Amino acid sequence: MANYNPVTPRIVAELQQLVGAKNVTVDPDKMQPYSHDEVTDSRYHSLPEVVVFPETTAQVAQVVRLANKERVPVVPRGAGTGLACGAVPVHRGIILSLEYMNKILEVNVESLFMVVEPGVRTEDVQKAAKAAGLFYGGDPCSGDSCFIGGNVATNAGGNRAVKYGTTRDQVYAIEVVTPTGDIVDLGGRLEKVSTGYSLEQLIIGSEGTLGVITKVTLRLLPLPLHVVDLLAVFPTIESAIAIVGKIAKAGVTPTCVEFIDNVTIQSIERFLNEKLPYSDSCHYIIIQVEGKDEDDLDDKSALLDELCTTNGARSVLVADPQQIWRARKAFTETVRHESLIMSKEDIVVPVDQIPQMMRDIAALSGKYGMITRTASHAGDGNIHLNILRCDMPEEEWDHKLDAFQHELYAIVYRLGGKLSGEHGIGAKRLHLMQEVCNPIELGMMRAIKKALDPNLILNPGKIFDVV
Ligand code: 2HG
Ligand code: ZN
Repeated sequence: MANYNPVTPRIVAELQQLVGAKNVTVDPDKMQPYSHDEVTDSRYHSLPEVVVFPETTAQVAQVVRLANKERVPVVPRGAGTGLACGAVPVHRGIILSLEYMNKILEVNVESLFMVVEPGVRTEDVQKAAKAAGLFYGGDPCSGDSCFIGGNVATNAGGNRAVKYGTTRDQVYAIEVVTPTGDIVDLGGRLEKVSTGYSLEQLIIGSEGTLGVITKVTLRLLPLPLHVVDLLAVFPTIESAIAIVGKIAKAGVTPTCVEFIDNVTIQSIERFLNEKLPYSDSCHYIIIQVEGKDEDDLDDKSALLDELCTTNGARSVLVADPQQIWRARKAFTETVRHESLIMSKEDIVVPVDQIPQMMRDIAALSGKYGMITRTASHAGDGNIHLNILRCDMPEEEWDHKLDAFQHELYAIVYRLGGKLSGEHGIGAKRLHLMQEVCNPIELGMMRAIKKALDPNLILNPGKIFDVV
């Protein structure tokens, strides 16, 4: 672990010179929101020593260069909607907030791409694409609040990954400030490339530990005009989950296949104060599918209806898209409403292992007497298991959670899965990462980190410790 220097008044004055006095704050009240992300347990919060708000790539580079020279940690931050403490300044130092770099620089209709600064809200990327008659494939559930830069830094997944992949699949190129303060363009607007290491893909998903993303060129697609959301309701978790693999083989290439368990549905219903279909006892599978025209859409819907019905669905309905996605996207807030403290597991397993994983989760929850809620991007094997503390005493919670997680991840890895499907490791899962990740793989990651960030100033204390 590196030894870091404090942010002295002299360093603050230099930062003010670099980005302008109005774009620097050391006021504890103003810095408080930058001490945490969406993780509510205050044991994971940490106040920075200074927050800076650069407006240009050149300013970002100068701030990072200064931090590197002074051996001060610098933590890049988007909207702070993360769920793994990836943007929390665990070693204090400088928060580099990218919220003022929020311009859409180009929407190119002719060649289907968009160039954006990192602080553009993801929903605004989607809207700008749509306004131009095009489509942006990424769709994280926090799209109305998260930033595209954070999506790239964490390789955000979301609902449409089944068809469109995760954020890395939407990115042509990035402009990056390296941990030593150089500016580099990585990737390109190319459909194929075999020219050395794919460094843009290395930076994407590195959670701000290898570079600060200052510009992104995104791939756009033709706007799907014929889309339907189906809601298939099942009497048992087993039958609901079993359909996922069958849909994958049905030849309809769904955009989304989401699962929500019945207890969670009832809880969402209470939170939204809204009646949801078949909420008395059914588990939900939400399937979104696109068609080239209405006939194609009807054919696909009929096929999915038959598939679900013959495999135990109590009913298959054409869902009201507003209602069903409002319900799905209310998952995080609903759980927070039930229990301020919770552990968000972001398990990912091969799709064919989800039935087994769900059985194991049920068994473990019973064994430890834990209250759990699940929503899942089932179509890509990503299970959001929320374990709720409710009124359990802190010591008991820590103890039980630790034991639960150890058993859980032993199973996940045995099934060929990984620690996180889309939320990332951040500071929150670092200890688990060091336990479950293959030591040789971890060694390779550490070697890359040391090579690119020799003074370990960029977002330290994340993903793994560098020893
Ligand atoms: C979702 O898919 C988000 O709703 C958040 O990734 C999941 O709160 C969670 O665990
Ligand atoms: Zn998710």
